[in-house]
Amino acid sequence: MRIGITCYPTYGGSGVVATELGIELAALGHEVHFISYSQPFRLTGRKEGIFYHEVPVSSYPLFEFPPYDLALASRMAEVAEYCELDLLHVHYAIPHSVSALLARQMLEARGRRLPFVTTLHGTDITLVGLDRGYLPITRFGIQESDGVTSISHYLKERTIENFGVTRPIEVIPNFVNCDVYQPIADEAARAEARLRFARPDEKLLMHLSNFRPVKRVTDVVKIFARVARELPAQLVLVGDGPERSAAEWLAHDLGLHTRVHFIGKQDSVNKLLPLADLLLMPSELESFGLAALEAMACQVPAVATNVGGVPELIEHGVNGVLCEVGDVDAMAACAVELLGDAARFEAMRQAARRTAQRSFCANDQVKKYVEFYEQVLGRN
Ligand code: GMT
Repeated sequence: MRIGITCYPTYGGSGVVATELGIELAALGHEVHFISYSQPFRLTGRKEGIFYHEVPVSSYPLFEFPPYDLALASRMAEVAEYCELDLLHVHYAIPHSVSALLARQMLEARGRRLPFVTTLHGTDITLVGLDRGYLPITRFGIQESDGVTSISHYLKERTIENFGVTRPIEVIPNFVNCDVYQPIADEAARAEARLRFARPDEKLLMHLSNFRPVKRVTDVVKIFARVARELPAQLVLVGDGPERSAAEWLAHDLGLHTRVHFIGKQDSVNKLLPLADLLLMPSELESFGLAALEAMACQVPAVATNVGGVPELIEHGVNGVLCEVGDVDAMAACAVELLGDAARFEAMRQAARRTAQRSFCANDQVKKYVEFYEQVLGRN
């Protein structure tokens, strides 16, 4: 198949999922064309069967807001025609589904069929799409899609509830490549790499996000402060975004700046995650929680919040920890208890990886996408 993929190419889970999906599809022999305003950040290096088409957005004095969605629609139609795409797959409903709808109509007028699949990821449904200014067009884009998928059951239910969408929504959970995200087998090599952040006797806690308010990054620092009172530990925060400065200030204010490391955006998080003992994900809301899944594949359990689609991934006390939003005391207490119980911790580490392998393995989920494309194309 020849598949066009559109996503937000910057730091964010939906862009990560779209990129990883494209890489997996290309590995299966499909031709994948990314269409976006910049190259997705995880799409590094030239890969067989993967092409990138930039969307140029011209600005004119008349345009206070350059119409990216129109430029995108135009480019989608153009790429689809020149590269003979079978279908488009857009990630995040706004504005991508509406641009795809326009591209489909443009090609229809030229006698060409271009169905499109929309994958719903999170705030497109739970936040931005609910804004009165965007709600009617978001609902229209979803309803008019040739196929709709959602990354969790929670998000599917929210979409039906919030938008009254009547077309079927297929749940295809997020996935991880367990060969790329895996524990470091060589314990000596792991110990050596870990020295970059922590002494051998110290526990290493990690956080990975786009530092948006919904991630509650200051809670990460607060949890760590409580843990660090009980045992020797270091905290590494991977990523960047609007809340970084508040979190940095808090770490300084609490006198923790020598033990809290903000290392910014990183290309190969699969090399960092296995160095951690625990991942902290105290988000206000997660429709899935991809960072937790990536950590779990590396045998790193997450201390997370019991929100949105997270319970579809984490079973409290089995493969991770779930607490209420904002309850930093409980999250810290659970982390300390777990880190102090070697047998329980080891069982949880194993269970975390097992969950990633059994229920969220890239091979299985990507197969579901391919079957879904076939269905949309009317081939089965
Ligand atoms: O909603 C966001 O904050 C951004 C969005 C994204 O595009 O990065 O994240 C959502 O999609 C991820 C990938 O499917 C999920 O793992 C995240 O849980 C989800 N975020 C939220 O629901 C807040």
